Amino acid sequence: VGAATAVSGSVLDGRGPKAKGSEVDALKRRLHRHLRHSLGKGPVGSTTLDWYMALALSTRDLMVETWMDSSHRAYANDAKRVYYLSMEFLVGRSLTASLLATGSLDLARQTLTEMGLDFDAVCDQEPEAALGNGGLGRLAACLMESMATLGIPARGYGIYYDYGMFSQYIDAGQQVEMPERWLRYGNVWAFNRPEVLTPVRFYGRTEDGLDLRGRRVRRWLDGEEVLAEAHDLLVPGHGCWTVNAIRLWSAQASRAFDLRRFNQGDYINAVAEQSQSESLSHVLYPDDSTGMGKALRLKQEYFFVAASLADIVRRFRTAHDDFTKFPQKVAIQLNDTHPALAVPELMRLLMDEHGLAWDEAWSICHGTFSYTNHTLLPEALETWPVDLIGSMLPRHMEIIYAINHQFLEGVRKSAPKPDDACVARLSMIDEGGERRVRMAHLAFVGSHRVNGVAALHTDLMRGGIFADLHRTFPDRIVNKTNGITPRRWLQGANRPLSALITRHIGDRWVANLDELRGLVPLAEDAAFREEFRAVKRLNKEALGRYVDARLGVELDPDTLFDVQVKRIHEYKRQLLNVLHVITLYNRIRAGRAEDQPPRTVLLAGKAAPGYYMAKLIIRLIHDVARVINADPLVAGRLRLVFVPDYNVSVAEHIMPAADLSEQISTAGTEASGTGNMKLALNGALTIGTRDGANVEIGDEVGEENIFFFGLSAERANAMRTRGGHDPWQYYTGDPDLHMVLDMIGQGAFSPDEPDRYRPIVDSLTRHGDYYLLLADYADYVACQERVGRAYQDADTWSRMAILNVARIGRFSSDVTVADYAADIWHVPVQTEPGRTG
Ligand code: NBG
Repeated sequence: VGAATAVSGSVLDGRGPKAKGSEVDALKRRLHRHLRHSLGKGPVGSTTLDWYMALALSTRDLMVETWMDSSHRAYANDAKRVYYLSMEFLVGRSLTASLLATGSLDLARQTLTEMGLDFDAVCDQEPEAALGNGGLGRLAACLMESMATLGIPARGYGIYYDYGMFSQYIDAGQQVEMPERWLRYGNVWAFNRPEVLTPVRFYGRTEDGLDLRGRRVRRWLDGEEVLAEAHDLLVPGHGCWTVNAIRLWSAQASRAFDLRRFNQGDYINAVAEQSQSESLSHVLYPDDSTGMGKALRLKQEYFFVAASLADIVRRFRTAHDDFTKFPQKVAIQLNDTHPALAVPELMRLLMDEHGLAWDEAWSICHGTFSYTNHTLLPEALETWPVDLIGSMLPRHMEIIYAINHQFLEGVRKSAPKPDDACVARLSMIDEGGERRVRMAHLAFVGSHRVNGVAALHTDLMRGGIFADLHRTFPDRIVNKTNGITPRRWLQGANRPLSALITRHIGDRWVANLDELRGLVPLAEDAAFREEFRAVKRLNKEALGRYVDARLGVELDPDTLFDVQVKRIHEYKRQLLNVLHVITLYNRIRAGRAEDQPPRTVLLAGKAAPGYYMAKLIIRLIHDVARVINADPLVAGRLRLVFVPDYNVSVAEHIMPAADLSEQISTAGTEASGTGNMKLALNGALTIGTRDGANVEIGDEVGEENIFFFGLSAERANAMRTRGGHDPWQYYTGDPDLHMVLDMIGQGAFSPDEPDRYRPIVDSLTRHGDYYLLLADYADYVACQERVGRAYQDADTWSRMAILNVARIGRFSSDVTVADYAADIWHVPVQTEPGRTG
């Protein structure tokens, strides 16, 4: 209480200065106008949803002019544009972000409150734009926001899924997936462009022919056609100086094709076929880190690639008669290999449709494309059967063969002459078993730059899966460490902390996150530390209210909030976290944790619907929580809570309230991680392995302000490949671990079905413990003890947390984007109108 009263109310709730009466009146008028003219409603009988729509439309109005100006400016200057091709854009909600960008958040809150409306409830009406699985999709959204902030003329391209990521329900401790119709009430933030229809062809055959000028060309004929309809999602940059768009395509049946069937009297089948082609954009594949190998997925990939490239080429042609300047005016970033078909597609357009020769077309492709790799997990690397591509995209298969042929010819002529095994590894075609196209090879060879997403990840690319390609093109692989947008992840999600920071060092950090360095001296200021703790406590209370309202579970804000939120995957090792929770449980019961503070362990995340182990881990978390949370012997000392349906909005509630950030993947498996950055930015300390961007976070915040444990990537790899890991030895040699595994394996948490978790225990003890949980267990538990002791000293802890916030600035996605712009895209960046950096 003492701490809380030390800070004035208006700082704590993050509300800004009171808006002028005239502005409030003007906004009221706009809201009423939209209610009436856009929604056809009067104030009487209007719902909270109506007011959400009215506010969203009013806010959108503020962005449209800038959007038009931004694209007009790019046209007029014939500026180079950046196109970000991604199967996923995990945008989340847009209202608060747009209000922030246009500088009208406080005004809106005040106006709605004066109108007797609950501002937060109104914002809560917005459905999630969950057009992505996790890190890869969320990164795309952060990068788009930063591109707009830095004034880069950019456009995202992706798919307008009817069903984005599923909603996760928990039924008797188990995940149930439910479809989420996020477009049920339309989407205020997207402008539909029914007039922008781009035909996309599938199947059919190829033949030699002559073009209009009598030149020999390859033609792709027959097959079926699907139309791509554009939906433009607005992306305002900070301050709304630039507004860009993400153009998302939905599938429409091709009318020309249907008509023939209608005329033949085959009405029913024609309509059925129509819904079949439209099903192309129905649903996002909910698999994170696995290549699914479903034909529909390949179709989706080509669908959005073909529509996007047609659009890009069309836009380029409005200003240019030939293609010589294409790479000077167009940069295309391939977000993972999902859009890798863009390489043969651009070759096809240039050669077959525009008559360019191979060499010319190839050098254009090469100058235009760049590719980001997001994972080294072998099961996640995309390959497609040659037969499948050959039948669905016959012309592309020919082009891929030709690219591969040229490439391998060049390799064979180079010195030192590679042996056959090396050539086989370099080939775009995997000949072992069913012949498959290696999409990463295609993307790599077709790009002038290939980037990893953290320094360690980039090193592992060079030395591991891309080692042969790296030797062939030693300058091609570069590092671009991921980042997050401070607007959404601090300014928007954590109003109290934003307000506190701004009161002390001004608000320049919003556009230049390195300004947070100004907080470094304040770590030594006892009064500031107290304010900082008061803010954290307030956020923990707020999360407590949120969790209570959703789950009916009370959180005690006086406990250490220990948070692991991310997709559920074996390599991320949520199971290791659970092993620690049970260890702590046993120790508390045995009176062996007297120096440890009370803890609330929060987990959240979705499992891919077909991922048996991940789903079993979710169930285990629930079973363990049931036992622990009901045990009076640990009451008030330990609590385990699973927050269902983790998504961007849930993350915005959790990040500000965390004390401890769990980043505990097996070293060498997490390409970067971005939740690690969000949590540190919100003042959580990290317990983590030296994996992904954790390593660089440690470099920035200082070894003394982060809790590292466990095997290095190098040792982990050596242990696995040289058979140096003997799980049994850890199991028999460590009494704590022994007890925990026996409890899980013998049904202590599942008395109704004692064998329920046998598969989990077996995976660790009998089947090799692939992710090395047992090897890292003891060090992890010891590290957690250090964390607990550090937390007991509030001053030490807050000093460390403040230094984390102060030194995390380089993980702003503005920094990441500026680096892409300079090194890969070669476009200028600009922070304010007229000021070029
Ligand atoms: C994920 C990695 C994360 C990384 C994000 C963004 C995929 C395929 N990869 O570690 O697992 O932070 O990409 O780069 O989603």
